[in-house]
Amino acid sequence: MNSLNQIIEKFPEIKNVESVKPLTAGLINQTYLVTTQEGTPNFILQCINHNIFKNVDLLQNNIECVTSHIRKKLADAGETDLDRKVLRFAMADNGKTYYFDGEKYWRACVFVEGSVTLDTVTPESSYLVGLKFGEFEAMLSDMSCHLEETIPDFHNMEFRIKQLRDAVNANPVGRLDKVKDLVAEIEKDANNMCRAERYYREGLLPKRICHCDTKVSNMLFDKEGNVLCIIDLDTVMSSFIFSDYGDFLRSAANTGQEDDKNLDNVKFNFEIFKSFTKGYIESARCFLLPIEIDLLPFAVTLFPYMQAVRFLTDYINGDTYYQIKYPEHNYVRTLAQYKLYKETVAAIDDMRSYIETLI
Ligand code: GN1
Ligand code: MG
Repeated sequence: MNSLNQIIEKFPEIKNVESVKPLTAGLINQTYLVTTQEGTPNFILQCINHNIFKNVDLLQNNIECVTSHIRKKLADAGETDLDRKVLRFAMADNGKTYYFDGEKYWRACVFVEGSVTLDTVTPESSYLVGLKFGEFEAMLSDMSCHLEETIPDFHNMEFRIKQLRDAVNANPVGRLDKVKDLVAEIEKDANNMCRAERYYREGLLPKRICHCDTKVSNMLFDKEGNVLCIIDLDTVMSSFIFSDYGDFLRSAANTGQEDDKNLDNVKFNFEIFKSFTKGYIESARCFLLPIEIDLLPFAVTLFPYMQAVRFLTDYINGDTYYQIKYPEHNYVRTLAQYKLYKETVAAIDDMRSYIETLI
């Protein structure tokens, strides 16, 4: 018996296992598909990255609050296909939704049957995804249970700039020389990009419960292309509401790859921007404040900027956070995200004009 099978045995609900296969999705956790015999549900088994999620009990408690809140809302609305519309985690034999093997933390979630993930979006699917993320935020806007930050200051731009400055000052692996001009360029916009934190301190901008990792690959679709549910709830916490909006467009409206080596491929896809924005505003405008709507174009520029800062910080630190596929990977990622940032800044007036037509 291999150790993965021993882990699986800790989750009594997983029965008649036929195979366990690693999945490659995600840069953070290790994920496996556990296939069982016909008639018993399949599961997604995950080894939680304990380096990043320091408090797994808090993490799983947040997820429990969110999924049970959504489950109740869906059930009250008459939804019958609940296990395909909201994630459900299996109970381990310790009565918790995770198991600690003395070294690593594990959890298992019911596999949503008949679901597929998409890596790219079309204008049609991004409209649906916009609607769904807006609806997700709207459903959580009246949640009474308090969520702790699973990763403190996760989307706090002031904090991300500070991490970059700390890395620059420490220069632990001698990579600074290569990137110092880029650091100087990034620094020029730092004050402007930290606006939201100032508005928050001035009491102008609230924080609300957000997903904080919105990308099309974090959404399950059925084979006909309808949205089933939102996955990867590790970072659901309170943040600026436009986090979800901006971070989605960072990946979806990039005509290139997140780590594209050819920067000519990296452009801002305005059609995707339009259809996602249309869907998002339709379902989220019922609770969005005017300042939150005003800041949507800013959010589109903020997330590629923040991601460039995070990748660059990790590069300077010697690749301690993100999994990399080759030595310069974080540097290549930085350049691609910074290029996308520049493209979004150039589109800011057009974004504003389009949003005005929707309000
Ligand atoms: C990480 O969950 P995953 O691997 O898709 C990261 C996000 C980044 C993303 C960049 C917890 O997401 O914030 O935007 O990589 N998640 C965490 O690809 O740091
Ligand atoms: Mg994630």
